[in-house]
Amino acid sequence: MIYTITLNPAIDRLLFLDNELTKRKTNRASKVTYDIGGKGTHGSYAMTRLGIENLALGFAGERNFETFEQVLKQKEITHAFIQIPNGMTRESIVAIEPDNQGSTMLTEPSFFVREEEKKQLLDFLEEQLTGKDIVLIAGSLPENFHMDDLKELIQLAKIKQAFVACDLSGEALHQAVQLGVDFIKPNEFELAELLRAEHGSAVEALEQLAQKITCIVASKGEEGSVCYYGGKQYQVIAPKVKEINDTGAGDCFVGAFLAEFSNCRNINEALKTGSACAASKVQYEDSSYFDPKEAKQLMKQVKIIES
Ligand code: TA6
Repeated sequence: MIYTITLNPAIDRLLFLDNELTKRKTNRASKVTYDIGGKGTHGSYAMTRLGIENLALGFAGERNFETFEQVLKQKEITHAFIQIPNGMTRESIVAIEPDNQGSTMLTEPSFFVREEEKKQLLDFLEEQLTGKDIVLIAGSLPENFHMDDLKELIQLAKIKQAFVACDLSGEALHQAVQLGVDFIKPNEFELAELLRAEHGSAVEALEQLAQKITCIVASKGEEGSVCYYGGKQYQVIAPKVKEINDTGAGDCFVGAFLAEFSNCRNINEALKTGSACAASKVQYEDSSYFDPKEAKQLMKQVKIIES
């Protein structure tokens, strides 16, 4: 089983603007749609689309839980979110400019997580997790969920000998690296920062980091990504596609990569699947949809240079 944990999910409200986003001006939208938000839920969506059984976990606000659950149902995501009493799941507003000029995201503050709900999540994992499972912890942390709480969550997953994947940033990413997990997806700036925290030359620093993390995928946006796994480096060149909205592309990559990796443990196939699904995703206007059949074709265009 793959469990995705979204500690701070969102409901994405996508505003399709008539013109380029301009400050100090009324920016009018001609269309508004909603999508699931939060990086772990996007991972679950990708796994579901690829037919890989998974369960979306995390916290969600009680006050708009029905709306949140409606979007999950539309995306056919199986979930067991823990409701935060009197909490609201935040909205991420994604302003999308016409003619592929890009998108801008504004995200609301999160709900406040009490100790009771933190314990509920840990108890569930204590009960359910096995060494055959993959756990993806992805996205930002909500208010009152501290580094110690993240440490306890990661340590529990490690004790259960699950494969622990973390799509985290900032201090949370550093915490995951310090604890040693199986998968991280820093962007190239975050990777450079992680390497600076190691000692010696760039190669030595990478070797030290690779000793703590089984699989590192450094995303380079539309250029693709570079992966360090099993003592080898894999340069992944993404297919060239027409970008409509890149929101959620990284999350789609992670979900599709883990879906394939859980199936075959073949790094080449997993990287190709992640890259092709992300390439399919950016061609669509919402923040999660991609076409698995189209991705299958796009896989033929993914180039991987092993060294
Ligand atoms: O990566 C896309 C996305 O998951 C959006 O759906 C939006 O909800 C945002 O990122 C949430 O990111 P955060 O890092 O705050 O969890």
